[in-house]
Amino acid sequence: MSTKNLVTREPETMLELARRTEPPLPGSNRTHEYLSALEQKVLWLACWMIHHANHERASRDGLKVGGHQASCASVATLITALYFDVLRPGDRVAVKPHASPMFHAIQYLLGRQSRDKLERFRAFGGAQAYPSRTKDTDGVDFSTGSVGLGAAMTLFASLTQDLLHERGLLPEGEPKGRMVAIVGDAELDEGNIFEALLEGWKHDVRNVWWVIDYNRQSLDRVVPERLFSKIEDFFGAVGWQVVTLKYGKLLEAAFARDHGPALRQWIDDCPNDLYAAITFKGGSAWREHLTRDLGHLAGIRALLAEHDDAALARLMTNLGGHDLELVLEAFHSVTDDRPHCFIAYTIKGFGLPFAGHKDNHAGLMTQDQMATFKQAHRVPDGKEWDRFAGLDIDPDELAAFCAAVPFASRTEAHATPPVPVPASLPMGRRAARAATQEAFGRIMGELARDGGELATRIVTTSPDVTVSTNLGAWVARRSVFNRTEHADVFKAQKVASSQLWAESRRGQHVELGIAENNLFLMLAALGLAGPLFGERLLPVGTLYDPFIARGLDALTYASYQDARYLLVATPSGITLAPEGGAHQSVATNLIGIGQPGLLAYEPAYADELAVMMRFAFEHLQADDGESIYLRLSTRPIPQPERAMTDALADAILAGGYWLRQPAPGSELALVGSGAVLPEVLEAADALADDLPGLGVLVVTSADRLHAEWRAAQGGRGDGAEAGPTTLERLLAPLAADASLITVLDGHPATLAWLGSAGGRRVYPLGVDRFGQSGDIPDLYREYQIDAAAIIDRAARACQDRLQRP
Ligand SMILES: Cc1ncc(C[n+]2csc(CCOP(=O)(O)OP(=O)(O)O)c2C)c(N)n1
Ligand SMILES: [Mg+2]
Repeated sequence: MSTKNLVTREPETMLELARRTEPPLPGSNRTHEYLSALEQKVLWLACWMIHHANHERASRDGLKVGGHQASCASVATLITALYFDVLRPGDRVAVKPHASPMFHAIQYLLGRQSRDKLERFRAFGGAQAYPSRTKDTDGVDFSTGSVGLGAAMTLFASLTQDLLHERGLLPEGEPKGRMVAIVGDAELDEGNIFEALLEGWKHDVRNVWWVIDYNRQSLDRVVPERLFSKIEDFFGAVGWQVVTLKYGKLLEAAFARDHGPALRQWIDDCPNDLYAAITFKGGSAWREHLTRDLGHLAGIRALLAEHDDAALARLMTNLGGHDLELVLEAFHSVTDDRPHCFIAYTIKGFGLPFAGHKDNHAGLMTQDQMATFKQAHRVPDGKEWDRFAGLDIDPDELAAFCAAVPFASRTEAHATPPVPVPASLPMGRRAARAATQEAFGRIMGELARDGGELATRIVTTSPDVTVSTNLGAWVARRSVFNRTEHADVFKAQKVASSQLWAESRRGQHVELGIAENNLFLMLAALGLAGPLFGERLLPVGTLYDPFIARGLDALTYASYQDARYLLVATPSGITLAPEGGAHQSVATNLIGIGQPGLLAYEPAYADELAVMMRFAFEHLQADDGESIYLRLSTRPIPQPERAMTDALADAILAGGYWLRQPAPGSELALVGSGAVLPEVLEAADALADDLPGLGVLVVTSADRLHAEWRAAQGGRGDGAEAGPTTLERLLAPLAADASLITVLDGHPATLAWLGSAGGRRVYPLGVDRFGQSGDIPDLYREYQIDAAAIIDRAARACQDRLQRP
């Protein structure tokens, strides 16, 4: 249901609600006054920004623009306290997605955001709907949007900071930054939160603050009260300090009066939905309920008599998360680096006409409501974007205050210069037969042994598949990261093991439990070490290819914020034969093509992999680079005897090369990718008599070929000069109407589009059903990627050609 304009209420009541600034409490200094004023202004600007986007800007497409005024309002006090007082320059923040306008308003007040961007909130080129590292220009530390990920990301960023610190890469003597998340309470329904908390506990995570905007509302509803006590317990169980800000100082003062404890009990017992509904209804509803339930108590009768409806509403909604002084006290009383969870009770839509209404998530103030709101905030017409209009404090004073807040002196971190990458990577012993996964392990082992500066910047990580993805040799030399040193107990006990597993403060491998979300968040944090902490790391993550899907949203999240990492996914496909369908990936190649910011390669041979890995370490660091995804296999296959030339390396990186050059004008060609090359070559041999000069094209990156082809089309559409693409050049020797048989152990659509590049017919072979246990011959036959299937398609292609007009 669209909740746009769903609620109206009496303007007078609204005015009372909107006028929230309490007179400065005795003993409070000017800071409190400034912060109160700024809190109001931030809320005004955020609500106006959303209103402007929806009501003042002309719509060309009839779409509702949206924005979340209620979600902004509940976090006003917390976010003001943080940015204008508590945060230090080295702190990094993930702001809950729906408070994006609050973040942008704050940056505007701090002089880090332009008015133009605010006026174009949610419009092309304007401030983004949800804070975005890459699209916003006002210093977003962590993108948010997919709930749960931003919070968890801060935890992995803190681990990254620890890792840099232990390795002496951060300036001595400077305090570590706090990784702060401003979190919506419903975000804690996401399982990835708890996966992250467990991982954080294992790693003794420090310097993380999660500030939970506990408005007890999600998108659809008011959430039940019992849930959060469990969540609170969980934080405690994993070593977090939980600070609950339930009641503000007004309410605490009321509780201290005669029969005050009965009032506290009444609110404590009040179901969340009832509290929210009465909040929405306002002062008279509070009076009615309290009179009915507690009117027999003289102290309560006196309290009701002393408060008019507006004052009563203010009192009864005086929750901890809206009490600036309390919030500041709570933040400033943290003196250690333990992870802290602040559970701040708030009201969704606080100070807005739909405060507490269960449908307020997407609620927008109407024109009339905005007019009243504007009046309450004393913003003159035409001064809506003014930084300090309508406040009781001299604008110059406020500007000076803003300029002096600690956070304002922050400068963005810039990564140190690129880490040099050698011209080739050491491959170790060459074998006549090799699997790409095994080759990966060998290259990493060689890097660990003598990888120079490059190796010192590599950090590997894996969700409990370090050994089975062949990172063992790397870990044996570079050890597992742990702030507490730990020898390999099996070694100390002289128990034979091929895996050496020492844990060290300078370790270069982060061992994670089996949670792929955590892997991708760890990669995201390591991959942002440069922009976040000013020191570059080159993260390498390994996992089984099918389980990319398990962490796919976190992978997307990592790429969305342009974190750079090398993802090595292995084993892949039905080639994993006996392991069966649960472990056999089918659609990951399509993820490789479809995922922005991630360049996918699938090597067939070990020497291709070495070229790709070398390139990856360079490309991760390039300004216009991307992350790299390598899809590997455990199948040992005969290796071509060849020297790696520059031309071959270039072709491998560009997306493909002819393993067997086609005769000019060939009417058919075989195209293969990855572990199926032996079948392709077997079929080519079998067809050689009938089709002399039959070419075999190895596609090393369908993703790269596709991207280049698409880009070239765009370029040509713009009238720009563009030469033939790699794919067009590769296919040029073939007849214009040649047929292509494409084969891979993955989804056939990966290569099925190849014909479009030059109007050639494609016969795509690949896997589009779930796999099962078997051996490679059985499975390749069953799924039609064996030599016989290739030969069959070749014969069909030849027949089809004969029948063409
Ligand atoms: C992974 C994911 N699923 C669903 C959504 C859609 N969604 C946006 S906000 C929201 C509820 C948020 O509630 P809460 O975190 O409590 O935020 P607040 O109450 O402060 O708005 C949902 C389900 C989303 N953004 N991300
Ligand atoms: Mg909520």
